[in-house]
Amino acid sequence: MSERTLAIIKPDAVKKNVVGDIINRYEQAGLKPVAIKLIQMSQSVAEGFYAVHKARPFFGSLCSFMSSGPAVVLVLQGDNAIKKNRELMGATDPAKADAGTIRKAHGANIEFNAVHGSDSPETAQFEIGYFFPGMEIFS
Ligand code: IDP
Ligand code: MG
Repeated sequence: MSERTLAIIKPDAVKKNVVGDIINRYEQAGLKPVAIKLIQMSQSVAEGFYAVHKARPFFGSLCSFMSSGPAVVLVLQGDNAIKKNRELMGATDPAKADAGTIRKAHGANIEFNAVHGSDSPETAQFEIGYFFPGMEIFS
């Protein structure tokens, strides 16, 4: 079933000049970008995006990282897009990520791990709406 997921190419990956490599991986896997933009989040925008993690010890550091430079936010569309993107990304900790995954290739550690992907249909709906009004999404 075709669905949509929210992906972010995080500031660490933008700095490393691997935006093109990561988007190529999405496209090769059948995940089509239907919305895309380069943005720099403020601390409060990052805090709103990651509100579900606000009690975690890494929350402040995570939000500083996510607002430290420009990031690419995308809506990806395709069959089983949410699960497929999580598979492409690999485990949260790049050291534990499978060979061939984005985080294995480009993540530095459990925090600076190159990419974000929605983890369920409910979070995808919230996350897509957080960054994109409907008129900026194409299909
Ligand atoms: P996910 O990105 O694989 O879904 P989450 O548990 O939702 O992982 O965590 C969100 C983000 O918070 C991670 O991608 C990573 O950047 C950061 N993070 C997760 N766990 C830790 C940690 O233990 N220390 C520091 N940062 C973390
Ligand atoms: Mg998550």
